[in-house]
Amino acid sequence: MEFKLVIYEKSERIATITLNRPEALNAFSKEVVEEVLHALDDAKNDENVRVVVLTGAGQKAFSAGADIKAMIGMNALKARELSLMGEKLCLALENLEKPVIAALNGYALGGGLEVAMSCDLRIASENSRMGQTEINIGLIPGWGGTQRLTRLVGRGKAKELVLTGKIIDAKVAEQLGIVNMTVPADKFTETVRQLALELAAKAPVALRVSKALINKGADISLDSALALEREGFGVVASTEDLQEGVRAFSEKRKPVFKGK
Ligand code: DAK
Repeated sequence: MEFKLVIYEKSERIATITLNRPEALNAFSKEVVEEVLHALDDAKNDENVRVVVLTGAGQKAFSAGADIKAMIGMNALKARELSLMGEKLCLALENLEKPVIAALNGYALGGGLEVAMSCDLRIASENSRMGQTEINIGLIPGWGGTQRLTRLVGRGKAKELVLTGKIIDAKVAEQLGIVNMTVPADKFTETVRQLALELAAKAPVALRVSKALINKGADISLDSALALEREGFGVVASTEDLQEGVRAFSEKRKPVFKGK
């Protein structure tokens, strides 16, 4: 596939997907979603890729959400298609067997925030701003926002954000737990890179199993989740990477993990 609305780059074991529609604040059209899904599929299958970064082009936005202009005259079938498309994208990010960092370089609104919340970690530039703003155009979050936001911040704050549609600053988002860290704009790119490199150096199987356990465990009973963790522990304990980690520790050197 030729990428037109997304820039897809790979280096240092990091795959970077940049939403590239800055003139529309990187709003998600059907075509943008298709290209991101295609890039994610490549990142999934490339064993040299250890971590994925999702970000937006330009200085102003990560993404201002679903393409509002494409909603004019939307009928039930089109709405269903839009819903499926967003769900597919969010689940692809959430279920990717590699860590995904959302690098929020500006507005993350509506579907933009929902997509960011489907990633594993969120780093925000201090000039970025977030909100579930759908209510302002007579809509509700439809790509999992009512659920993923509630899981991140609790019911009270989720209701405040979804019902008012207000836009908050990155610092407030950090205090609420929506973003993991806020970074000055001039240090943003390098901080994202350093975090991605840090994750890329970890043991891939341990990363994959940790991510899956945290995702799945949140929605089931503690007993069942602990049983899953036990099984996951067994899988990770049987990897060559564990032996490498243990050896490296004794030899006082950095481990070199192979994902085996
Ligand atoms: N879609 C399309 N174009 C957008 C856009 C969007 N979401 N957001 C901004 N743009 C376009 C603007 O129209 C403008 O284009 P031109 O008019 O110049 O051609 C350009 O980007 C620059 O935007 P502004 O001129 O408005 O820039 P400002 O700095 O003045 O304002 C802003 C920035 C972010 C405050 C403002 O653009 C804004 O409020 N944008 C809308 C943000 C928003 O409400 N996003 C939520 C979208 S609703 C569904 C499931 C999910 C969804 C829908 C359905 N189903 C299950 C059916 C998801 C919905 C959403 O995400």
